[in-house]
Amino acid sequence: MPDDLLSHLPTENRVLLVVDIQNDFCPDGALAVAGGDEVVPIINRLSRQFAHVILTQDWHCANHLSFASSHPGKKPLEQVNLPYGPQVLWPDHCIQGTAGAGFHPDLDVAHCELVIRKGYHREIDSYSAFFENDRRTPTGLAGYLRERGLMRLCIVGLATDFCVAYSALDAKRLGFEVTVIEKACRGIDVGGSLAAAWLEMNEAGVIRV
Ligand code: VGL
Ligand code: ZN
Repeated sequence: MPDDLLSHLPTENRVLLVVDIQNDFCPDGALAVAGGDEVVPIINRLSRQFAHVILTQDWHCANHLSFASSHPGKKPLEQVNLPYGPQVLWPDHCIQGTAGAGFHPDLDVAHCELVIRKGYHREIDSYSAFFENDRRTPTGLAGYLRERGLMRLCIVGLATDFCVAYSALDAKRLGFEVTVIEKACRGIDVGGSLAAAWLEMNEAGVIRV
């Protein structure tokens, strides 16, 4: 990552938010994102340019409502309506305490200062690092960042069109400056979701590098 891509951001109050670099989202994982493991060395290199690194970790209970297995007759990637709105159904993934929920073994996380776990309430999914999928129930991350004066976020990780995009859009809505570093992200892309996510992020003023 050449430094000039990030030169509009002062270094001190800049945070690298690393989204869901977990075994289940990497090849052979339960919800593998194509090329998911390719971003690990890129993120390791990038993270050395940041004084502040925060990780998110998808962290579901075993019978989570976002799992197709919790809806008799439904298959992964079908959609259902839950009280908070439409929800894509997924294979069982990132179950608390399992190897699949662990971070990729090569992710260099030693200087990470905070891990935000999300999706641990059975009844509601949580793509964003800031809010659960009702877009109202906070994870506490915004308060943490504001209290520490960390208002500039660079977001990387998996998956571009779900957890990365939701996090970026919520962060913009909350008044943070947001940059998504495309080559350090990979998408799932169901039904055009990747292009739609980039369109929405562009319209919201998320910086794409
Ligand atoms: C994610 C689907 C379900 C993600 C998490 O990290 O983008 N996607 N759970
Ligand atoms: Zn999940």
